[in-house]
Amino acid sequence: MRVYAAGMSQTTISGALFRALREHGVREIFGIPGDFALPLFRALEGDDAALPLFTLSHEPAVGFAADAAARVRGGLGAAFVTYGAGALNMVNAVASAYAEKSPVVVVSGAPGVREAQGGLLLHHQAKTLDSQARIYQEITCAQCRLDDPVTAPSELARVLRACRRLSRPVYIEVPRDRVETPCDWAPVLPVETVDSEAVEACVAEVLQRMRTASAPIMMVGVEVRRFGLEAEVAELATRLGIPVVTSLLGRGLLAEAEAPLLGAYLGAAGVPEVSDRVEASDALLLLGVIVSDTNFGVSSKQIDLRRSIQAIDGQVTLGFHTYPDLPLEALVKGLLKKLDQAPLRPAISGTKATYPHGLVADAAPIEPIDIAAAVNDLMRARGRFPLAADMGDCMFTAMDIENTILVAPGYYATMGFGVPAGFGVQVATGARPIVMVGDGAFQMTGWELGNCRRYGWDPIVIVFNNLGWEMMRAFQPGSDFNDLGDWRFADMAAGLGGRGVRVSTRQELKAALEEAADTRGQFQLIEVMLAPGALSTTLARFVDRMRRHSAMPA
Ligand code: S1T
Ligand code: MG
Repeated sequence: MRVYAAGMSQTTISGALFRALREHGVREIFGIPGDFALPLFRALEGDDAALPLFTLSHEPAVGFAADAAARVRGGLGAAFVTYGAGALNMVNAVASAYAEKSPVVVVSGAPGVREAQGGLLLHHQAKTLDSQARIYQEITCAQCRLDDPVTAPSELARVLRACRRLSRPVYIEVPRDRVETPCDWAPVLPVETVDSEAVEACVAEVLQRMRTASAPIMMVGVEVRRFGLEAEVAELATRLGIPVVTSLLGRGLLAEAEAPLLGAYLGAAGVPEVSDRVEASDALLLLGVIVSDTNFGVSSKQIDLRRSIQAIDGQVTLGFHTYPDLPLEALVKGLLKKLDQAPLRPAISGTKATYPHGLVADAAPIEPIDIAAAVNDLMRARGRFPLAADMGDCMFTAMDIENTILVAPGYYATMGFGVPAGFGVQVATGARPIVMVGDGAFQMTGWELGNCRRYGWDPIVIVFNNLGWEMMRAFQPGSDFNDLGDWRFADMAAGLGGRGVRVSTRQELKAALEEAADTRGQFQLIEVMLAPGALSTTLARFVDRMRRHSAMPA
């Protein structure tokens, strides 16, 4: 127990911060300390009801792990770093979270208020002492500096509410000499109420469109999970009696729900039956979908967005007009209420997507689709695993895996996400994840696996080793600069505290995966040597399409 001498104050700035994080749904912290953040980390360790702290090796991984934890939990993630070298090292991960609407609270230590006034240049300072805060303004939706105990509680409340409401990262800077400054607890502010008449009007209009359309279809995207609406959306599809697809970034949504799910929409890169249904629809209901080139698989032109209904970013747009201040949740709940007594159409059934199964365990070389089949077989036999995928052909291969919880940088497309995201998934869900990662991406953050031993994490990590940046080679054939050579990743596993095995045939793959699943308590690294030039079906279609549509070399 701490005793606070200063008259009225109930806690300290750091105490208010930690409790506010908990009250806003943060359940753990990923971080790396530094001298500007030491007082903050010490206070965290000494806090009575401390959030667990997981330290990693390099700040990009801290950002990715916090992002993944936020994604799978549907709550806030937290990343604690030091000023300058720490926070600036995490910019790419936070930019990715911003783009993909993952609510990560970035907490950075900072020079003390007194030393900042000293006139000397301080270490870790880039241009000015504000440079870092200004850089973070660009990739977060709200910011504050907790330098004043009088305003700190309200500033915390404002910033954390924005994080929840907008589902984007926020930035909190804590000067190191203010960590123990007495202050009051921060309130939890209510999220604003919506205009019920606007909701009613919007619901009526959406239903009218759905009623008169001949081929309505629903596409669900990231916001559905970010705002915890999966069950509601599945029920809505049933009551509307329309089929559902996910976006690429929304892949993994509705994994646990009963919904007429056709698969993921990837435009020209996707399964033609799914693409045709979406592109031919005369009433496409986009719920929480970020409309982008990757989401829409190089063929956004194919869809006439004027005929769609888009609910995202707190507003609903139908054709040429928009209902502002109408969050997704209000629309979904409004629609459900209206359809409570009388569903619009009978529920659809029997439209489930099909995925490769029954890997032939022979001596043939391994192609990406074999990995999908092997994982599907494993999940049929032993139940689902949550997946974390990196950028690269592993992510496209994930599209051939049974619908299960998936975190992947499907829109911003940064490499390095997979391994640390697996940690976030394991911490947040308690379930053992399968991580799928290319050799190039593994070179970026694979080393983080060395942290598993301390925390008892035991992901199954499948490295897609094609000895290069294969996606780049597919786009730019004949390029030597995409060769990476043979790193023999499996040999490194033991030193990092895990178990590694290298496989080159389908029978070895099957055996390795089963053994990995049987062995708990240590990370299991399966280095899959891919047949030269082999691509997943999705990436092959994607490359083909890109070639035909752009100036890409053939
Ligand atoms: N740097 C970072 C941080 N993210 C990126 N997405 C890129 C560079 C560009 C890039 C890709 S895909 C790719 C690069 C370099 C190659 C990935 O190599 P690997 O992990 O081995 O996977 P695979 O061999 O399956 O391609 C994206 C498209 O922009
Ligand atoms: Mg590769």
